Amino acid sequence: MLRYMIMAREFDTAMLRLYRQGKAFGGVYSQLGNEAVSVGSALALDRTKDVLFPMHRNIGGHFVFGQTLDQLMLNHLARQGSQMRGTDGTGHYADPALRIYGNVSHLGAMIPVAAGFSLADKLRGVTTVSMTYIGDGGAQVGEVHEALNFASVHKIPLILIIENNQYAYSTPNSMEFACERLSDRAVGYGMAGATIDGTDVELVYTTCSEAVDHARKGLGPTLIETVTMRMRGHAEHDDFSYVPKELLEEWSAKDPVERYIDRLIDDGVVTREETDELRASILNDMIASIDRALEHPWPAAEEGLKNVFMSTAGEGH
Ligand SMILES: Cc1ncc(C[n+]2csc(CCOP(=O)(O)OP(=O)(O)O)c2C)c(N)n1
Ligand SMILES: [Mg+2]
Repeated sequence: MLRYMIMAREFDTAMLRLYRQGKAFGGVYSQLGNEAVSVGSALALDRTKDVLFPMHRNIGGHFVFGQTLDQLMLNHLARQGSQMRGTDGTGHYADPALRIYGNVSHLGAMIPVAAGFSLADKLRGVTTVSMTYIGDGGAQVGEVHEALNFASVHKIPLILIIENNQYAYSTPNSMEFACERLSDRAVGYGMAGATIDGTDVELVYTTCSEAVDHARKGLGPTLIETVTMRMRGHAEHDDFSYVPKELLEEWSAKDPVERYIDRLIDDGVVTREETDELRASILNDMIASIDRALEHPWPAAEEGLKNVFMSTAGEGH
């Protein structure tokens, strides 16, 4: 659990540096503060049976589901040899062999897709739990409500994590919804729901494990709201000056990675030297992977015209 969290953290901070060095382009969406959610939730699944539909702040889940560091680096640096052939700089890829179906950018649209995946398998007599994510802003899109209602009526094994990181771009929670907790909506859909501290990885893991058990028993979907703070701007081009400094200070004291390291040391599970060593070895892997990725050339311009539409013969145009 700790290894994946540190991998997520170091990958993220590497991307922030690469963006400032002009080596990463487009949107660099930091997931600082969301590591416990992405790692704890994905670890609750069985990656040989279930499916993961990650969103833009879930790098930890890609690692948990077995995606290689080199592939993720190539994808994020948009180089030739990446799964998106260098045409994308984030996580818009699917890797069916690893059971990862990377994000649909149109917020809300991925929830019916994830529900549909599990429904198709259910019709074949197979129980496949699908786990997907949406932000506090995205959760207000109509398709989210339709998908949850449909999933509950048909007892589809779907788990939706609403990552409430307080903001959707510059819009705060107070301008997004009027209910107290986003999981209160679960009652209206007739499904299980919970709101939890999204900085506590073990709590995320146990809550999601219960949701997985519930889904496997045929009892239907679960809605889980994880409460965190977006510690950076929407993406790195955004200086997030609209976020009160006190809010960031308050949440930095609850940093999920540091907090978990301290807990494991207090419990006598690891020593500070061991966690420092683990971090140093992960950082070395990261640097080596960046060096390898930067040797790959940019994609040819015509790649941008391919795979936009699919002909009925299956050829991309
Ligand atoms: C339907 C739709 N509207 C707008 C956008 C542009 N957009 C992408 S991310 C984002 C903010 C999302 O905020 P939230 O759902 O809270 O997730 P967060 O980025 O905070 O994790 C917006 C407006 C989009 N991708 N899809
Ligand atoms: Mg948000």
